[in-house]
Amino acid sequence: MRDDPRLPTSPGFWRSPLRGPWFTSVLGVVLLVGITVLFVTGLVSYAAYNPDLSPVNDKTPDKGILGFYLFAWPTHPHWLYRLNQGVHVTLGITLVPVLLAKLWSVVPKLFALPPARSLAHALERISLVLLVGGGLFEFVTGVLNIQLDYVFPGSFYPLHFYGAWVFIAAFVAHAVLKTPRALRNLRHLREGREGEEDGLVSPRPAEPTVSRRGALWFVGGGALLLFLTTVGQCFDSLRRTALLAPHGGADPGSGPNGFQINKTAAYAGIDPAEIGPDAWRLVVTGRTGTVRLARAQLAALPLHSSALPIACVEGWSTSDQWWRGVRLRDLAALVGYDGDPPDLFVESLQRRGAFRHAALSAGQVADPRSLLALYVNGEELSPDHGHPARVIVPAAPGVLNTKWVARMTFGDL
Ligand SMILES: Nc1nc2c(c(=O)[nH]1)N[C@H]1C(S)=C(S)[C@@H](COP(=O)(O)O)O[C@H]1N2
Ligand SMILES: [Mo]
Repeated sequence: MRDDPRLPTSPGFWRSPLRGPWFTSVLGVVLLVGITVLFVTGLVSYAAYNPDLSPVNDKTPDKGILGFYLFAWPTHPHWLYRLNQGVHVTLGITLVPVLLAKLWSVVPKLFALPPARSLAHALERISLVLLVGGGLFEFVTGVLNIQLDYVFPGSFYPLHFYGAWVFIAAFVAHAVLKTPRALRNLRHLREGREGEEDGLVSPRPAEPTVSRRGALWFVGGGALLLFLTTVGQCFDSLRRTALLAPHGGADPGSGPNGFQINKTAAYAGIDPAEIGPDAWRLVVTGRTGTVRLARAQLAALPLHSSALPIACVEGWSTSDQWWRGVRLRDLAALVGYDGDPPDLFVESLQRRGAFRHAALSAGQVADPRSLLALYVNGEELSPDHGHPARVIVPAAPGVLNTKWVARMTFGDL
């Protein structure tokens, strides 16, 4: 079976002259750097939700020691989450061709016989299954979550989070085993020598139709194309170039409220009557009891402005918008917290959906740029952006910027 070139278990079955240590090593080194950045930005993104503050912020409550690294998410610089998530998603999409080319370059090894020559070899191959499976799983779940949003009803976060840990364990093992050889191979190349043979070079190569460099340009060109058609989703002025960004969502139109909309009021089940001036009251609770405020009473409190972006976990973000509203810490003072404000639990009018409530840390509440916004870019908030009032906090993920706020409860969580 090993020698029948009609079967993929035979080395002779694989005929591309491109396969070899050099091609695999170049792609491997690119992925070593790129995937490390993806992993770190992914963990950081989870920390940005402040999952330990409240169960409502935590999409993977059974994380156990995998949350060892969590830290209190800062409010400076105000574009922190925008940068982190822009890098995570844009880089993840850009690396897709590199990942596919890397897997293609080593596919003969998947079929190589015997399955294991020794215990060490068996362990290495098991780690490869986790590596390839885990890598594909992370890329597929990430892309599907962005593009199709709700194919994972409520469960994208745990899949992507636990998948990342399985994958990274295999990745570290693989990198420790292979990086020295990959770097040696690249050095040999510069010295004009062939890399070390590792069962990748075809024993009966077909005529080349493209050089190895040409193939690398092809992969790099594909990555560049994905980058250029994705990165625009992080900038208002480039948004039209983001051909690969999710489409079919609400059209934000133009004007002061003309920026990206995550979920419309209609989608969230917000009845126009309940956000009207007669029906809507903000209920604020704290140490000294409960205060109920109509929109006009809120608007008569001292108002402040901050220029802050909306930055979604899905990678898109807006440029800074001018929000105007009441400081969260001023609302805390209304209910008995004059000095240092405590944590805050925010609830929306929305009745269903994972993002209808969120917890903010005391540090986020204390920041003078954190607002319960009533206006944006000089105009009333539109219903789709959270009218009558929404939370906006510097450096925080979009999910903490609750829209259609109905109730705010101050107190240590
Ligand atoms: N009530 C409520 N608030 C919400 C959401 C939601 O689904 N319901 N989505 C959040 C998410 S995930 C993001 S990214 C931002 C988007 O705000 P925008 O639609 O004004 O751009 O709103 C946040 N606030
Ligand atoms: Mo979001």
